[in-house]
Amino acid sequence: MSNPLYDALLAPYEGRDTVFLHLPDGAALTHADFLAAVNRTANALAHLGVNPGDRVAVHVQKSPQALALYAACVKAGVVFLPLNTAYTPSELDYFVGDSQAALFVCDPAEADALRPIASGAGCHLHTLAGDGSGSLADLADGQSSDFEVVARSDEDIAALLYTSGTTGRSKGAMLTHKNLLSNADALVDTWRFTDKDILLHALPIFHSHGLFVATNVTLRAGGAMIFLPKFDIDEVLSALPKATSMMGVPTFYTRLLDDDRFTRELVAHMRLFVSGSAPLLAETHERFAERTGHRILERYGMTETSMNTSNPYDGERRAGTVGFPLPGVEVKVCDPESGQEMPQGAIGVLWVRGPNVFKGYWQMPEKTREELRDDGFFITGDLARIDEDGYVTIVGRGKDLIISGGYNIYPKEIELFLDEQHGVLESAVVGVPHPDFGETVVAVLVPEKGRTLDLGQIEANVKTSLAGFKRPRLFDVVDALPRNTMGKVQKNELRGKHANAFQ
Ligand code: MCA
Ligand code: AMP
Repeated sequence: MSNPLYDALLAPYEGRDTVFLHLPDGAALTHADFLAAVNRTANALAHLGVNPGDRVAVHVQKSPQALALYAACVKAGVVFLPLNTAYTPSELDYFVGDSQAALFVCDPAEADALRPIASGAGCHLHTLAGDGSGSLADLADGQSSDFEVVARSDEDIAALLYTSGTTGRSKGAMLTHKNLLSNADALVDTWRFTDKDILLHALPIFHSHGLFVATNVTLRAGGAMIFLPKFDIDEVLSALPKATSMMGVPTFYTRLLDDDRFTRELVAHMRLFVSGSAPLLAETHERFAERTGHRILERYGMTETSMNTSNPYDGERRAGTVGFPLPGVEVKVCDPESGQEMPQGAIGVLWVRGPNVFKGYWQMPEKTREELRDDGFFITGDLARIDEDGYVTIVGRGKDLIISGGYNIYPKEIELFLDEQHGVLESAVVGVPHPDFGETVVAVLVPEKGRTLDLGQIEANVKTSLAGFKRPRLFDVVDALPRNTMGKVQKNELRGKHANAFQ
């Protein structure tokens, strides 16, 4: 009976007392203990009638038990659907309904608020808190710690990760066993992870970066993780001496550089720092090298593809670039209009093909056809250039997207929300440079003729409906949006106007 992800990432540890997770209280969780928790959780899923192929939507704090729930889904052949802890009930309603989840797991503190969503979608609701307690944990506690692995094929879906769409509607990217395993293999190989590695893990586990890149790579290599609930500068500084490697978004690295306690001596023993999810400024790369002697290894990926390119482990880690295609991954730069491959050195849209490329968007065949071609190439929407040495540089985005602290924000979603607010005629949302988050959100509002906007009320409405990281940090009320002769809003002009608002 085969289950590609289970066989590669978890089965090798059956009965092994090696440490998998170092926890903030000093405790350590062994692989064997983790696998016992995985089995009990898988039995709890079966007990609830969650069948192979069903979706389990998960909106919980980071914890070893939450990670065991992911692994239990893999073992039980169930599709894992992690959700950003910042999402509000109205955002969650869409994901649970659209995915037709069989089970929705949330924090006990939000169970009352979220019960109507589960009832509306006709699914079970169970709870799991950051300390590992909750009704799912209670159910799992009474279960056997043996569970027969459910057979899966390479093409079966292991996870459904929603990414916001440029039209405002989120799309569920279907990631198969082959997608995730091939990427873990490519990264272990490229970044030289081994069973000696102790990865400092301060990322959230509801996104590809913290879940698949960090966790799957560690499991594939046989290493351990220092598993912190979030990026807290004090916790990270005190954990670094015990780590061999760290993965983070650029905000992690700028925050470290802003702290005098982050010294060359503190990280002299470290093997590797990896950055991704958002552009790492060349200046940050250089400052980091000067302070520590380490060159951050920058890589590039997407939810739909996991990782595509990486700077080399041994060769030159070139600041401002995202390196070369990973083993088995092909990239090309194409003309945005014609789709023709462009000459070497030209800027165009980056296309990607390989075993890492997802199966398509959940129940959106047309969207899938628009972005995933019959020949297997996925159109990333990122603008890139490949230099004569083969290094890929992401020079911009063909898609209207803001990346704040590694979280993607689609202006369209916020504009649709703002347009509905009392007295708003129309709106435009843009990203502007921010020293901590890289970019942040600015909303430009046009009131209906003769009306004065109640910005306090609008801000309050944003707070109850949209996740906090999407909140505009600045509102600008204008008489009219700048438009070109075709009537298209000139977002560049708005970005220029507010470029220094946070600098
Ligand atoms: C939190 N806040 C933010 C962000 N995070 N605002 C803008 N952008 C953010 N990223 C807001 C909260 O809403 C809150 O606002 C206030 O900041 C404090 O919240 P807190 O949680 O304490 O913030 P923090 O701990 O400082 O978090 C910042 C962070 C975190 C550490 C940078 O956002 C983070 O861990 N980001 C990593 C994201 C990530 O893993 N991305 C991978 C995506 P208020 O005060 O108003 O309440 S996967 C991907 O992109 C692809 C596949 C790839 O290539 O990896
Ligand atoms: P997500 O939808 O969260 O998977 O975000 C994927 C997007 O993040 C990509 O399409 C890029 O725009 C951006 N991204 C990820 N890594 C990098 C990087 N190293 N440099 C620039 N952009 C990046």
